[in-house]
Amino acid sequence: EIKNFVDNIHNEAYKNAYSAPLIGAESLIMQGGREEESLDGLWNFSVDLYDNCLRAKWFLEEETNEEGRAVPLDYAFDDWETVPVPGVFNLAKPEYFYYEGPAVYSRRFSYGSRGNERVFIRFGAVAGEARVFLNGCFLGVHRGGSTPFCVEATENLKEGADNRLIVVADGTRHQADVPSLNTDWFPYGGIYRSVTLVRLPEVFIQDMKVRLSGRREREITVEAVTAGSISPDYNAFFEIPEIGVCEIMDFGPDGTGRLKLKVPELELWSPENPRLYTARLTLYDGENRAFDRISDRVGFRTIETAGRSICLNGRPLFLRGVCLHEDSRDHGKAVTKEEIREAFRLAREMNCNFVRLAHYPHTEWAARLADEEGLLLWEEIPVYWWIDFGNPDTFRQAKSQLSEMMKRDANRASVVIWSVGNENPDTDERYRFMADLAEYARRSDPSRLISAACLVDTVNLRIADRLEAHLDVIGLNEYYGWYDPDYTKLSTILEQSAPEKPVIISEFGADGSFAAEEAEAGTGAKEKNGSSAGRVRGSVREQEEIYENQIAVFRRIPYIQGTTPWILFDFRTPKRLGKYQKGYNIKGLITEDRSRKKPAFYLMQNYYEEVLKHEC
Ligand code: GCB
Repeated sequence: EIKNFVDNIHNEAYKNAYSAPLIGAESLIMQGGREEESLDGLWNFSVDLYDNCLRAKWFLEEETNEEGRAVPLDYAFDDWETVPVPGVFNLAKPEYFYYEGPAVYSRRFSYGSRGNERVFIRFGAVAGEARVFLNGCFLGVHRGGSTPFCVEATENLKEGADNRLIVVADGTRHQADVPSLNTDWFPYGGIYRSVTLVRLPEVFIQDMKVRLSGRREREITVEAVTAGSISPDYNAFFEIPEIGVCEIMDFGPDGTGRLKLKVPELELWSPENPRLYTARLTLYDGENRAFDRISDRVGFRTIETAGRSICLNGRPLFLRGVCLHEDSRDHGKAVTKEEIREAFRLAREMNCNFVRLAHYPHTEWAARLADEEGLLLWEEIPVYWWIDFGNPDTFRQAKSQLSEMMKRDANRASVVIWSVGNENPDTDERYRFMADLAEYARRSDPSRLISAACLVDTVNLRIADRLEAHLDVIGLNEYYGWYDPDYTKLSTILEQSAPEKPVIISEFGADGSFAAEEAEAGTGAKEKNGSSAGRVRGSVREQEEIYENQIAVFRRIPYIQGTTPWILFDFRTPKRLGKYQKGYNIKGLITEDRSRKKPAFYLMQNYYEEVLKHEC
């Protein structure tokens, strides 16, 4: 007993009590236009360096323990300072900026039962690991800081104003996690997407997926899942009210339903015509009373490859893209809808039809807005650089993030590519790990393409990643001109390769600093000798020159079917501490405050205009 006690207090053993249930994709309840009560706003907050909320069970709010001894009150939830949810705590106070460990969020809220109902709390995302406690009870733990999850609160709610919700958000990095210890972005922490309370009937629709399964005949497939036991006298109707579609949908005893129907009047979704329809599913009881309804705005399109082409609705198109991180100077990862709209507006100004959301699932609003605006998207999970590929737990984490992302965005026409990772060295363990992920994604979703951002073989100068066999589109990251100054290698690689699939240059670029440019002008280096001797590395001119050379190569390679330069905006990262970087990756085409476009922005704009003209 003494050993257990000592272990619990002093070692990591106390965490065993909070490692199950592990909340995964099966917890997710589609939002679907149901009324939700917001739990956003100011929450009480404290960093908790030694994890005492878990070790000393603060969440019980007890004054005496089981043995009747007084419990010291080392916490004061309601007196703590407040921080906004959604929000990253790193930007709340300068002293939190680099904090990564456990932090405790707490708030009270009112609840009044409306009779027979099940109640869930939905978290849009909590960085790292999130442990949720309601009124002293542990509800579960979620890992994977970029995807949503739901916990059931029905049994633990109290009538009235005195419900206490506590979230221990722990952003500590671990080698076995996805991502692992080392990334090139800022490890923001906290509850940085919205939290809501969702009330549902005893039997409810948990999920509804709608997709175009046959383009010519305009056939759509609807798949739905209900929770709770569905009685044989229940009815379900699927509707697209705008065009008068209304069909009965049958559900099996396992709660799943599937419907295929032809809708000849359906207009296809495309960047030129981002047409969305309301798709609605309603459950009726034996007395024909509607008791649950879910609806979504969905677009219908197909995306396929044909040889080395990518075809949207049967027509080849070039993906005129750009990469984007989820980061803003003022809100970090908790980007606002306005900031996403602004990013999309600037991408369109550059003549983009495509955005690569790197390197983890961004807020669901990104895909919703892209649906409305007609932008195509690449979505990705943070299987980034080296991760612990031989570790089954690491694989489970990657797969659960992939399935949560796929489930969340299943109805988003804008999402055309699922990416299973970025720049991972081609070892046997990595090959098995990522091939399994790619095949899982393909089996689960026939309506999208699978890709990954791969590396080139820098020794034999070829595109030669074994993972290609499992991808529909080969993503290729290369930084010729920047990390390797020898451009001739890029031409050699692309000319020596004969991929049978479309290739997207998923990253290229270079630092681009205006300050470095001014320093360069000061030296007079260019005027003096007309060469790059004396050039200040990382200036916006050098960036522009690198883009010029890159584009010149792309023009000559017919199998390149898209490009996504790295990156739209400069972004925070703790690993870039150069003279002109100052904590930012400055490869953006626009500065981090979004106020200044760099010359390379205009080069890309012209290149894409040229591509567009050529397509016409
Ligand atoms: C890469 C990574 C990206 C980095 C970028 C860079 O290849 O995929 O996450 O930020 O290079 O700037 O080096």
